[in-house]
Amino acid sequence: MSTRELSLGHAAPAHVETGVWSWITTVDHKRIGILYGVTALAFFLIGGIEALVIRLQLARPDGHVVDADTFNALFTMHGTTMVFLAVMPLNAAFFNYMIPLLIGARDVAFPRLNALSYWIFLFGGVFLNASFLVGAPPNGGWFGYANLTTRQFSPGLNIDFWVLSLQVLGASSVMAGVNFIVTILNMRAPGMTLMRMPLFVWMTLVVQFLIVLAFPPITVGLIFLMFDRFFGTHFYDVTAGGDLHLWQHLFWIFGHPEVYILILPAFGIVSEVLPTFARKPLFGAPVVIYSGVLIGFFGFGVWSHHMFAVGMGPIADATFSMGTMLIAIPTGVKIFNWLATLWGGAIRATTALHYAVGLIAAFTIGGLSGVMHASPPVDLQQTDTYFVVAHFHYVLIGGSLLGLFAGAYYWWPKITGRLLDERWGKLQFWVTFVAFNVTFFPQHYLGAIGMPRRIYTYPPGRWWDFWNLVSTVGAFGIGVGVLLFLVIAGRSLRSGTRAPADPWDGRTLEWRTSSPPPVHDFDTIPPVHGRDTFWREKHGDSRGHRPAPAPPAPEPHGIHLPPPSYWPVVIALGVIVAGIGALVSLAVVVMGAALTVIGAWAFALEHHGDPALADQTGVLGVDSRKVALWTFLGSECLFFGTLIASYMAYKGRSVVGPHPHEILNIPLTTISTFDLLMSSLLMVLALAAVQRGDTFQARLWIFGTAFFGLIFLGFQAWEFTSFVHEGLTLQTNLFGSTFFVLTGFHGAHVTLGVAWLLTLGVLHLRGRLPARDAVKVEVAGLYWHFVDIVWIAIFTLVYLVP
Ligand code: HAS
Ligand code: CU
Repeated sequence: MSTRELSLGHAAPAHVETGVWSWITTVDHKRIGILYGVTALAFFLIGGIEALVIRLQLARPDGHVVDADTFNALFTMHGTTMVFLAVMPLNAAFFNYMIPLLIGARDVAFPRLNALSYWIFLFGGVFLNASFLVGAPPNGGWFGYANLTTRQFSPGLNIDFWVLSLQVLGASSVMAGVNFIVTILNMRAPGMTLMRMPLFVWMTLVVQFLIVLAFPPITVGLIFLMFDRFFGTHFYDVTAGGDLHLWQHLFWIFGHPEVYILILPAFGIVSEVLPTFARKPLFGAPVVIYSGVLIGFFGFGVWSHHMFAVGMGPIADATFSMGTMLIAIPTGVKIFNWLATLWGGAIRATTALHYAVGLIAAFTIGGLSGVMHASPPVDLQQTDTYFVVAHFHYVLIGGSLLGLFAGAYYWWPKITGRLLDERWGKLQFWVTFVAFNVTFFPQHYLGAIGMPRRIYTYPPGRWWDFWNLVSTVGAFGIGVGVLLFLVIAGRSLRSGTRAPADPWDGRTLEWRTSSPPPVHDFDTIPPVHGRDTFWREKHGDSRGHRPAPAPPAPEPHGIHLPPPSYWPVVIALGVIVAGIGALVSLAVVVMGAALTVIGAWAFALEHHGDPALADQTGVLGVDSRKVALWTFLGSECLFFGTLIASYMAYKGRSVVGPHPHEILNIPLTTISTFDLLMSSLLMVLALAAVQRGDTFQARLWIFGTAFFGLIFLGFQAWEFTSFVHEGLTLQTNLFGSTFFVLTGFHGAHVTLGVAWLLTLGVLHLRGRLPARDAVKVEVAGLYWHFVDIVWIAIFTLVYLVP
């Protein structure tokens, strides 16, 4: 297959496929955005129904709607669903649809990878919910505290479903994260400097960095839990010397950045909506950008405010408390900038603006209660009560969800080409907003008078009855609000007024193309004159100067759009078959893994040799594949960093032998380390040879590198077997668990590197790796060097440090 080429001047290609197959194989960011949106909405409804059952059960004292076990499953699935299957993918829907349009690009950097992210997300979500069908829904809470979630205390498949699907969903998020970082950094239209990027693009960029860096720690935590459950390791086993804080740290190092992953897109949307409907530029836009970046930075340093009750000691408590309070500053900066944007503006009170202003009000309440439990003594009163439940619903519904609604009303005409009814929309806003406050405001009070969270029922006579009933009534009101939105949306799709390209007199590039946009987004890549570039083009800058109309940028090769592909679906299917296999039998795991590998191979080679893809240099002046690899390596650093840190933390805690000094063979490992270092040298030679087109040497060094990699793996296999003979396995003690998992995952990376090199070698043998494709070797080389450097760290810290 070669890339489809559109001739210039055609607003749309002659024929756009619309059948089901075209959606399954689509790689168009707009369609993938819609798929994310529709899927997330479906999960949102499921999560909402779970919430309503929870509220029904709690409406009266001594409730009998569900039993305690079901209640545990309901709040677990509600939380997990809302975070991972509703809010995150609803955000992703907007990233996908809007980011390329906002930066003046024709798609994301890697469209097929984008499709893969979606399908893995979909199957992961279905897999998680399939647990209901087999009667084993997860029931350990959305933060799944180990050791309560280990096999000993949670037998059955419930937690298995949770552990597996969270890893799958994490993989999807990280892939999308890398894709969007590269897209935003490298695919911007000429003239779209970083500081000219719309706020939604900026907040998306920060979120993707948070995703790429925060998911590895929880992935490691989940891997440990999976090994404990499936292979009898001791990561969360107190009797073997394990530390129960480990899971909490790994979870919350992810968990706190995650709350900003959930909120920052909403902040981005509000920062687009307010200026549009106040007809004023965003007040202090650079400050809003910097404060978003600061929130991202601080977000990584405050996780232990979720752990004040575990007894970390006064110094840790004080440090995390101050860090947490500091976060209120950049967040407050945003609130005041938004207010200043509205101040003196020519305000049009559209539904989208209602939602944006609603967010400012509701989120501020949620933020302030957050600052209250930033103080450890205060938190000890509030933790595990409904006060915390009130806090996080004010930030998540009052923040994320209201922001998403603002975005939905704002961008709906662009996406569907039809307007939403504004009068019904405002009614929908007021129903939702009032009902939300009725539901959650009383929960502050319930928490303050001592109602704990996660209790399935309560006795009468504690002053809890009335406000619980109020809260339940409010929850059904939110349900009505959501249904109303579905009705309004359905009516618009069927018979809504047609939307013009620019219905709101918009400020950013998406309004410069038709509603909905053509497949290729823009006929010519739009000129960028500054921040709010489209506004300047229409109305001139602050002094009324209008930029001279730029001549349309020449399109040297016509417009290339990647063709559809079914390999993303195949790979995602393979992943999920492997997941099912983990619950059923090893044979199924192998089948799933085989499907994934075949799919990945076909995927990698699908467009091989397409000249349009040989050069993917973007505005950074660097090939997108290189930017992607660097970003991915950032994520890998956190992954290995967490593994190594856990090894170090558990060092010397094993209650039985053998211990490291009795068993580690330093001379042998020095040789294998030397071998791996030499392989890096060969890799350098391989790249140079491919670049200068030296066929013989290129093959020699590519296969040579792979061979040295295999030798390293041979050493590792030998080492592992000799340890087993000396009585050290995964299950022996903490040292065995941490050692084998750390070095084993490194070995898996080497294996992947060898497979990658062999693929390149075979391509070269077939004469399909010319010098102009040298970047492929370069990217593989970067990965190879990285894996070697990680080994040096492991060798030093595990083998050499006594
Ligand atoms: Fe939070 C628990 C602290 C923001 C979500 N949070 C949660 C949980 C979730 C969540 C889901 O320190 C529960 C997890 C679980 O299942 O256990 N949170 C904060 C702080 C902020 C914050 C300080 N949270 C969020 C956002 C979320 C979110 C955003 C999702 C979208 N949160 C906590 C703490 C806990 C917690 C503890 C643990 C509680 C426990 O015991 O379990 C900040 O980012 C909020 C900043 C925003 C503002 C409002 C605007 C600022 C203005 C400036 C002036 C204000 C000042 C403060 C100077 C502060 C207007 C003055 C202070 C006064 C009190 C008046
Ligand atoms: Cu937090």
